Amino acid sequence: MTPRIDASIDALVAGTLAGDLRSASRLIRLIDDGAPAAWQAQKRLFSHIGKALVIGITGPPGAGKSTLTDCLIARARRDGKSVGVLAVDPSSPISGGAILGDRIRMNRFALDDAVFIRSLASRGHFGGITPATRGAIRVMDAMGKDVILVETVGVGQDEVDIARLAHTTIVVAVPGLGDDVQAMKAGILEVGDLFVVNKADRPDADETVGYLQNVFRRTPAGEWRRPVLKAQALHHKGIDEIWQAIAEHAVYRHSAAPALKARQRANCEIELRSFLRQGLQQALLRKLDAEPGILEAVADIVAGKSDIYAVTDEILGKLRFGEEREEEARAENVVLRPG
Ligand SMILES: Nc1nc2c(ncn2[C@@H]2O[C@H](COP(=O)(O)OP(=O)(O)OP(=O)(O)O)[C@@H](O)[C@H]2O)c(=O)[nH]1
Ligand SMILES: [Mg+2]
Repeated sequence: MTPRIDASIDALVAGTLAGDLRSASRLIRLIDDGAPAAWQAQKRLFSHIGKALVIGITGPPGAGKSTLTDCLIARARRDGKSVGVLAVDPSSPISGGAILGDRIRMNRFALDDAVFIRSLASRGHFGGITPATRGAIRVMDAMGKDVILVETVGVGQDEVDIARLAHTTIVVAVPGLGDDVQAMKAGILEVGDLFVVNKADRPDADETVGYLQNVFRRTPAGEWRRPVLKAQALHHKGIDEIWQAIAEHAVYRHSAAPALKARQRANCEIELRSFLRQGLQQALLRKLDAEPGILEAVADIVAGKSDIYAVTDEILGKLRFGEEREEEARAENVVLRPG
């Protein structure tokens, strides 16, 4: 690494630790781009994190996640807490329409230095919402934000990922026992630590609350019984109750140490493996890109002098990869051999 890049990483790290918005924004963008400098910066930040409370907010499109997030920012500010907000959009790029709408909605905090709002496209360089999102959460943590709110639409794998990142995951539902709540049964019910039936100004809210409460009725003693709360985020109603439930969940988390440790270990293993896979992939691809014999090999194959399978094995062999492939083939042979 050149001294110049090194110095600018130092500046990014120092700026982020000092809570500087521009440094933090730049770093989050570098992380999202998968820049090598971002890795170095994160490495230096790692010993400074772990103080923030991370709250995930997920649920179907249009359920009121952003409106609720806005209310929770205000609630946290009332307690004098600084807040980081990450809006993770699973589909659109960074300047996507939905996120812009969210930004405008949260505009009332634009002049509040203690509130830092960023959006991330979830499909970054490495796919999946986790690596860049976790990186951005850590940046906000390193900035000294007390509370970090992460909003993501609950579709597919995303809500599972967000539950892995957050200390407390809020699932936002809306009244009506239609397909939404039925579909929620599949994955989202397990990931939620607390459920909010938003838009309770609409009919059927109590019915939906009852339905969800029934799902959690048989929670064994000593385990966390997921609260189901009504809210009207648009009218700032029910927010104190949600804030209170978040505090109660924090108490539970601290008491449920063994279960928590197991969850931590599982999450850590997933992240470590994904980092290692990523690093290995990059290292091997760099090796392959630097492989000099490829054009020659192509000429030989086209001229009929060698076959593409042999050449592939030969090049992979040079990259110290061939043996495993042969092993694999041998194993397959055993299976395929007749009789
Ligand atoms: N009636 C009613 N409408 C609400 C309430 N909370 C939010 N809304 C409205 O619901 C619509 C969607 O709200 P958002 O906060 O953007 O929902 P979201 O879940 O963030 O939406 P996506 O990010 O697009 O998935 C907006 O028009 C809100 O004004 C509520 O308590 N009652
Ligand atoms: Mg939203």
